[in-house]
Amino acid sequence: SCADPAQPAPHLITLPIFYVNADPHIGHLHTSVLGDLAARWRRLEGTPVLFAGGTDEHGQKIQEAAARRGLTPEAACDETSARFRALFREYDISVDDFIRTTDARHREAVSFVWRRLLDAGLIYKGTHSGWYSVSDETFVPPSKILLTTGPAGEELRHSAESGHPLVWVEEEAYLFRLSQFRDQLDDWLRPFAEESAAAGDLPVVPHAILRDVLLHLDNGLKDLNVSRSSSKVAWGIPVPDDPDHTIYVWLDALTNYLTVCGYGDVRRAFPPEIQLIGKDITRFHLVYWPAFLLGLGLPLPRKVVAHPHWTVSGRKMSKSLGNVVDPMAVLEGFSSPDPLRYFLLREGGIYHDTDFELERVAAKFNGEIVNQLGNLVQRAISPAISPTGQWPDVESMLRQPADTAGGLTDSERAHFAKLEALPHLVRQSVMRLSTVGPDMADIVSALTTANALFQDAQPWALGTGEVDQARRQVAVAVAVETARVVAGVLQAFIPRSAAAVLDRLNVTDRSLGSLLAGSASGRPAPGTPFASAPEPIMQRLGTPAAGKST
Ligand code: ME8
Repeated sequence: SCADPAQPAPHLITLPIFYVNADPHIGHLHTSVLGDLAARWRRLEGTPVLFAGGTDEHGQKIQEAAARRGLTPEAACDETSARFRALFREYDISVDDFIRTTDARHREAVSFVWRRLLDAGLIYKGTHSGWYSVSDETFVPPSKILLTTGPAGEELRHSAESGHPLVWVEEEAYLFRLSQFRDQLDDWLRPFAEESAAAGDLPVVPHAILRDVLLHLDNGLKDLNVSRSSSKVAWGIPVPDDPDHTIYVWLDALTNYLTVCGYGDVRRAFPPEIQLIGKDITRFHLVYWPAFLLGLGLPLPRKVVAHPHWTVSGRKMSKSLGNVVDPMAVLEGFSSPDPLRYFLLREGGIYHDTDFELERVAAKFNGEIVNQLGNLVQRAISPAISPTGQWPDVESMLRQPADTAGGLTDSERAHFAKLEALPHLVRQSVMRLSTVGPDMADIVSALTTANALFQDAQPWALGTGEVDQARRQVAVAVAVETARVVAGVLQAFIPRSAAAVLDRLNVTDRSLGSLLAGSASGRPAPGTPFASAPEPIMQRLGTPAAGKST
């Protein structure tokens, strides 16, 4: 199935694989939508991609969650993994490969990785003890432990980073020689530490996360525990030839990025072009994962993008606080994935956590997309404004001298020039990925200007004389050309709404290559009819009550 030498290697874009101990929430969707944006953009440009995501199903946390529900781990995993698959389907998350760590191919990949590391002398047996966070599936060093006193005077220990409770673990275990890799990791990241390093080259974004990792490296690295005793953690992949031990769930989980490439011969798509993660799992992806890769003699990821979290009323979303926002309930209210996709991309934080407010989802989508894009097209192609119902001759309008009666105004000319640049601006932003939300202001600004120009031109008030007719055509041209370019780039953000606009404008060439090549390429020929349909292009959204239907 792997390498066809005639085909260019696909660009690998990965999502974190999600734990199946709880249902999906908008945080999971946020990462997924960012990855989907990157994947869709590249596909629309004609670049082959392998976009992978899925579920992380082994380990103590999943084992205990299943037991609490009175289910076997297999049954619990099947059920919850299916919910993540449904999330991807309903929200148009276009993964090419949905990987489950319980897949046979993945178990093989992990065993293969283990043997390779063992053969290289990078795994050894010892004993390990320490305070373990089951929720985070990690040992917590003494410096990161929060010590408090419980109601009965007992000592309580929590992870200072995540707040999760800790349990004492002392067992025979295998260790990975992580300490050996400190300098190599430092050599990889240090050159980018300067604020002045070109943003496009950074292997880790944002910069603040990169500096955190370097600080962590400054403190030195201890060898990493990579197995748990099977008597405590049976739900996992056994250590090859030593079934008393279960492979540590993070070594198991991180290997998923190799499984999706066909682990034996990863030349197909490796290394990843973009790996998306939340800020909570940076150490695993920027220290452990690259160290494993170095140990395996494989190249390091080109870019890891870490994003901050969504909070609710200032607090982290969590099952125990009961403040989790369910994207499936939100979908029922809006009957389209696009409003939430749009909101998460537009408002998601870059440097700081952002509070999620459901009312703002509809307000944002109505204000920026339904009113400014949907309605503009609706008005411009209506029989009252566009009696012929056809694409105007934008090209010849642009060629007319500036002072021609009925021709383009200076502001209209300036707007067309901006439209020409827009796909390039959006492209840069999507490649960077870390500042997408604020950068989307360029898209909104094009819409705002087009609406203002349409309003100024007052095409509905123009008469039937030659000059007035020409002016009316110009007003239509500004509106439909703006909508074509904006919907063209928005295909990667809100695919359904963008397609609805392009359908109505009868745009058949939807590749971003054409949009990037210049304004004229991809534009329907003058005289191409607009499509008519009884229903409006987009409906104004009501605000769903607490994620329930309106
Ligand atoms: O950590 N806001 O899985 P997980 C934004 N299985 N994003 C959030 C979020 C929030 N409030 N909460 C979670 C795991 N996320 C491991 C990963 S990868 C080899 C293994 C997102 O189910 C964010 O991307 O706890 C975060 O990194 C991920 O969900 C954690 O999902």
